[in-house]
Amino acid sequence: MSTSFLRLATAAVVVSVSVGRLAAQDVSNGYQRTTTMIAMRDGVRLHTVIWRPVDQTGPLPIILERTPYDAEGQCRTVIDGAGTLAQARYLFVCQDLRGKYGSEGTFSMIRPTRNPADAKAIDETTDAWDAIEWLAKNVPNSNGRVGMRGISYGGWTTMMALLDPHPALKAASPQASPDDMFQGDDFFHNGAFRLSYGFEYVAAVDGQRFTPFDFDRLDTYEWFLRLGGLANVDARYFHRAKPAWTDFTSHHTFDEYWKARKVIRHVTKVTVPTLTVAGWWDQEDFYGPMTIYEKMESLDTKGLNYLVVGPWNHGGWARGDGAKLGPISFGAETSVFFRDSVEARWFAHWLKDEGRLDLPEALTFRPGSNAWQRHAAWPPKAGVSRRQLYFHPNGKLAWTKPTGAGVESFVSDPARPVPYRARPIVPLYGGSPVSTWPIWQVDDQRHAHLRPDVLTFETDPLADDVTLSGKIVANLFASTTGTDADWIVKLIDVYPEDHPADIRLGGYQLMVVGDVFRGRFLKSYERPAPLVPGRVVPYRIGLHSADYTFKKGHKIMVQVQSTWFPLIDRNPQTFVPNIFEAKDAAYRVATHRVHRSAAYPSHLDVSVAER
Ligand code: PG9
Repeated sequence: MSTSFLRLATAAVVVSVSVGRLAAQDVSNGYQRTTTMIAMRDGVRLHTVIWRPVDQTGPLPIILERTPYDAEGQCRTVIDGAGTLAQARYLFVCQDLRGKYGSEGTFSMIRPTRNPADAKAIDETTDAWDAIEWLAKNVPNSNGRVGMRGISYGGWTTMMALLDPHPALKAASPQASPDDMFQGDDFFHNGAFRLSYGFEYVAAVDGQRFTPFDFDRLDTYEWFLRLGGLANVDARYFHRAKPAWTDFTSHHTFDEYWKARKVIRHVTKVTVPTLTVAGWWDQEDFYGPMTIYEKMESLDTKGLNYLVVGPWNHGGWARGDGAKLGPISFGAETSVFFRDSVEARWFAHWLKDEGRLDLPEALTFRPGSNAWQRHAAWPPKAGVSRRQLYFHPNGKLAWTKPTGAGVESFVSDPARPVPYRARPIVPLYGGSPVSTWPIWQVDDQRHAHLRPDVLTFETDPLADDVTLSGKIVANLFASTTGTDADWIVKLIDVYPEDHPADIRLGGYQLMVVGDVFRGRFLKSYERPAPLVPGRVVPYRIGLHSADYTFKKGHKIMVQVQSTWFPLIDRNPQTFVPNIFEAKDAAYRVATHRVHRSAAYPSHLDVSVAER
């Protein structure tokens, strides 16, 4: 037993004496810290931090987070935060993953699930099990119940624990957990590579400690454009020393590498109460939590699976008051509400038998009308009807189907890609000025509006509120003169020019949902194929889901474009076997056509709430 653990045990019993002996940094906000190394089944030891209330009287449950971001700092944000969880008193435990910070072993980015036939294999599921086994048996004065929570990577490690949950694991809250890195979360969306995030995240995280990339210019749009072909990343910067990047370059289709990492493929049961949390404007992992919730719901025979979605960016529910995101106001402190009235109650109910759980199946905050909604199912099954918003001539968007012929075209030039936000696009991490990456999804889309390579369709000002509640799918009928193409569709709320509540929002174009699809994967994510130049094909692009009210007087807009740089890498527009190896000559100008005719009626398929 480590000396730090002994100190913990003593501290729990004779608080005043122990506190007197502890170093100043070991006591904070009414908690005292100790650390230990917990041995996993293969002997690798993981650095684990334990914070215990100095005034603990009786047994308390444990809340565990397993993280690649430094267990020390991670636990401090919880116990020092204003959140009610810390005030409510738990034994907070944070553990560094293998190969990170104080832990032994080797880090593996989104370590794949182990081969069940190999009794000696380890993965994040076995590490979570081993950690909980140790904690349940060795941490004095615990009530034997463990909860797990975490955001994003920490949400994913929580999900991995749920694949084979230790019996002491009594409640879990995977928050913004990725599910599928190829189809919808951090690294690729529908096969298109998330260049700026993939590059910057791997540079910073794929190593023992967080080391942000040192850009030599403020505007990463220009930096990535000058980078040229993606082979230059290893040649000039990573030198094959970033295993995750090397993997991206060789796993550019939805192969076993990605499938082994797709969480919901491995979820077979729901035995632990699970609270999935997501943010409508999560810039990293929105697909994940929604997909995880849906799969778990299909297996939930005991009513243990719950969903909360609010007007947040990535992890926004855990910080600040949640009354605003960027310039958009919600008229309520949504993050405070979540922390106090949802999360704290959730854990108190399952881990301390306190309080009644007053949670519906799915609780969503509906921006626009700015109110929490209680749903019996998500997406809602009752009180909604599927409707279609069609593209029309002269940039019109309407609920009626087009008649006759009609097509829009634009030239897409990979040498001049559409920036995904107004330049300069500053680095995601580190340096100065402070990154605004976390709020890019609420940027004003007027920076792209009226560009010659962005198509726009919009309704007349709405005569009444229109609420979309449920899934949104873009159906494009499109062709290209090239042999590969990306299609990006954004659904936008256009504020009226006269917006007295905040005159700076007059005419604001707020993206409600948006996503990209890489044409080579039209038929299969496993076997990409060239597009036939000039052939019109239907694309069904999932835009996830929304619970959103377009207010009376606002307009609904759709923008269609083919580049979104450097959020998404440039598609050469000429089919090449592997875009990570594309030569400069492969990047060619192409003309894209989006049809809006009776035969090819491009449209958005939405779920309109009846009241
Ligand atoms: N979005 C981050 C991430 C999670 C899992 C893998 C890679 C990246 C995060 O915020 O943790």
